[in-house]
Amino acid sequence: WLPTLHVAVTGAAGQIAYSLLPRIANGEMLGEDQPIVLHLLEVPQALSKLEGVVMELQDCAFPLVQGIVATDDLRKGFADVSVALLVGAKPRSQGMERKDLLSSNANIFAEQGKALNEVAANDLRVFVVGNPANTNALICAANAPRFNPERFMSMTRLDQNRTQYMLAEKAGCKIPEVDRVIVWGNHSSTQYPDITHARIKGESARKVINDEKWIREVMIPKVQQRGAEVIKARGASSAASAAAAVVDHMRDYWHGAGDRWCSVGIPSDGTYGIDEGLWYSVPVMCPGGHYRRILNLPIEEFSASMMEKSRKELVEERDAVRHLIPK
Ligand code: NAX
Repeated sequence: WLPTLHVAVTGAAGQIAYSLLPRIANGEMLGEDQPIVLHLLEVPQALSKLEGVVMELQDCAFPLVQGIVATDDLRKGFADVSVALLVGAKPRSQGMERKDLLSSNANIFAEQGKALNEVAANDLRVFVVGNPANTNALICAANAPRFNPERFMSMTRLDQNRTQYMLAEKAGCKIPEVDRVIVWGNHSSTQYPDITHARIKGESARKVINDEKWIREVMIPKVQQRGAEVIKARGASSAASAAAAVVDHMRDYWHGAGDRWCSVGIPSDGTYGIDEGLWYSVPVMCPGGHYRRILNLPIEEFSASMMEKSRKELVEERDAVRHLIPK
């Protein structure tokens, strides 16, 4: 067996974590030969609920789990962690302005960044799920200067998976026969699910689908609004699918994804006209333990206008929380 890794999950008593934790614990994410210590973080009000989650994890008798730390103390929770999955966030309450939501979450992620900076392991990787995920990742990285910002990622894999499913359904093919789907921008309704470069059984997906109207008027808005559609139907936001997307992304990132493209929010390097340092979702390749941006893709006018909308939104988000970005 490999040396034990410490893995932190925040929001550990929440609904995504409830689907996610057993999958991490049984080795689906980091490998079936990777022993782990789980570090579960929650707010004080949720600690008793978290106790129940811990009991259930114990009762699963997962062979890989070497220990469980359950706490509301960031420095204890993040001590020695190599992987931090930041799932917990403050939800929008009634009457709350978007700006207030941004700033209360930015405070949380600034504090988490500082704590990670002090106590996490040198090989730390951070994956932010809690919304607004892209800007939370930016704030967290800015407050953790010990680590290369490239180690902080935000999740758009769920949006990629949603797009991939819709394409496979439309084309009547198997999910793995669809590849090179891209999600650009923010994990919000301004995201741009782009199938310009996608392939179905190795052929241009656009040619196979041969229905631009469906792509622009059905597929794109449906992916953008899928989260809201799930809430309407289920009375709660996506949880099992979000957990599946975390496992998919981290497994690909950790072990490598071969020649498959993955979309993930990462600090922009200024390419594709995106301001440097904005956490913007782009396509990457994962060779194992890091990622490589896919550069020089031709961008059509329609795509450029969609990407620009999301860029503008992310600039606004960043400007709203600028006070929490250390100089
Ligand atoms: P829940 O409300 O079920 O759980 C969130 C948990 O986080 C709660 O138990 C809460 O006590 C805890 N929490 C809040 N602040 C915390 C803090 N400072 N430290 C530790 N724990 C804290 O929400 P859930 O459905 O699990 O969703 C979690 C987050 O994921 C939300 O922000 C949600 O918007 C976001 N999502 C992001 C997605 C993405 O693709 N990036 C998709 C799914 C999901 O909507």
